[in-house]
Amino acid sequence: MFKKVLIANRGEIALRVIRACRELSVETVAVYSEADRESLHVRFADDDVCIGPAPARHSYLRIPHIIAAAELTGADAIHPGYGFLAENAEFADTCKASNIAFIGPTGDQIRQMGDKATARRLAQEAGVPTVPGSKGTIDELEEALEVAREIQYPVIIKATAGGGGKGMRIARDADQFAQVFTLAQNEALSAFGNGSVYIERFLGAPRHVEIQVLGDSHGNAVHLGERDCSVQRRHQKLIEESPSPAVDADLRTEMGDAAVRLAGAIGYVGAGTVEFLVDGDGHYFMEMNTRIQVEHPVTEMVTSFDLVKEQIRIAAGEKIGFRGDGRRLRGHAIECRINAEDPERNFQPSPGLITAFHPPGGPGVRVDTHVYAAYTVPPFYDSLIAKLIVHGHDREEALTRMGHALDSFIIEGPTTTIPFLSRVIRHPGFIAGTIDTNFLEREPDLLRARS
Ligand code: MV4
Repeated sequence: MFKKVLIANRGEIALRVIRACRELSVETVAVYSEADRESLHVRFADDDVCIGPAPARHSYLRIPHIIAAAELTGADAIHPGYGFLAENAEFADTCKASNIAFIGPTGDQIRQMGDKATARRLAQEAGVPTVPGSKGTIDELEEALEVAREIQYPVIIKATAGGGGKGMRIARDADQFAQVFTLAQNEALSAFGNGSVYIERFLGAPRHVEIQVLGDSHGNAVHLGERDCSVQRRHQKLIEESPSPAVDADLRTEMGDAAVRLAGAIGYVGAGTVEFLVDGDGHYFMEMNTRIQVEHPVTEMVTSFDLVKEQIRIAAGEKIGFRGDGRRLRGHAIECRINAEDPERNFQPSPGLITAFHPPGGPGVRVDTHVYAAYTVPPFYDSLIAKLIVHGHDREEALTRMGHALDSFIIEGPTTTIPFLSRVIRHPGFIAGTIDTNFLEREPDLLRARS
């Protein structure tokens, strides 16, 4: 096991990683920007290093400073959390070259899944279903028109260097296609420095269902069931749950086995997530994320595994000591992401001083947060200030618990998304578990108070 882990991140996930290290008796190092000097991750870590001045937006991306901080403090591993450098292949390679373990997959595995057309091809080769589409990337308009005609409109043109909703364009018919295709290529080139695109049939009303996988350095791979993340706004997830109301035991086995085949095919090491679109009876590979995700706690609640501890053990060379076949999910878990944002003002960030803070508690209630009364939410970062996760015997109990937990969660100062989330979880469509990824666009009234 490692002696000392540096956490190359901030906010709630930095605290989450510190907690896992404590349980493993591993020392911790925090790095921080000047804007985060008063943050709890700095206070809770055994050691800390300032890696950047205010305004600090990019401090957590400074690879040389982070490597230097690890060397200075004697850290033998780095946990990247999510966001920032978590899916940066160069950073993973640099850690390795510096004799520091990167707690995550290899640089090559990050690269393979980061190139979305390559990921799609690897999924197909592993027998994972994909949406009908082009074989690889397509450069020529003539060829692209031919593929679009074959797979039938509407089609979606995706940048191979994109992902997470970035670099996508929909073409409704052949008349639009040439213009949209060229636009997609140009946008991809300017946004990612790589103009390559691929084409898929566009599914209009899918659910987003993702499988949690773990792979170790001894060739083992397992899955831990699914998370349903269909409640999204502009590719930001707002609510996640496990199990998915749209997945039965047979579909879970199919999707889980498919995800494990993909992980196995690339010798995947660490925690990963294989994202699917579920449409009617079909499920189709979308992307693989090579990091721990924001919504990992819902999987922890229904499996009782500590995913961050598993990540650290795997990076230290330990074997996965269990069969995670997803058949033993216990009860139901739901997570709400609480942001310092104003839903009535287009989710505009609302940073600033927190004047009162009282989190909910009781059986089956978990709050992952880095904020506290008298803390000032800086304006430089993501506006996630807390994750509220509840667990119940069944979905109904979890929903009831979530409702009361949201309504008793006191955060004063910044405007938060709590009242909005409270309306969403009480919406008949959400309660019925029948919504798709277009849900919030269809329900603009949810954005306003007293709807
Ligand atoms: C799609 C799609 C429909 N058809 N691909 C969005 C994020 C990126 N990972 C891929 N995305 C989509 N890919 C095909 N062939 C619809 C989306 C999509 C979406 C997917 C999941 C959750 C929310 C979404 C919102 C808009 C579009």
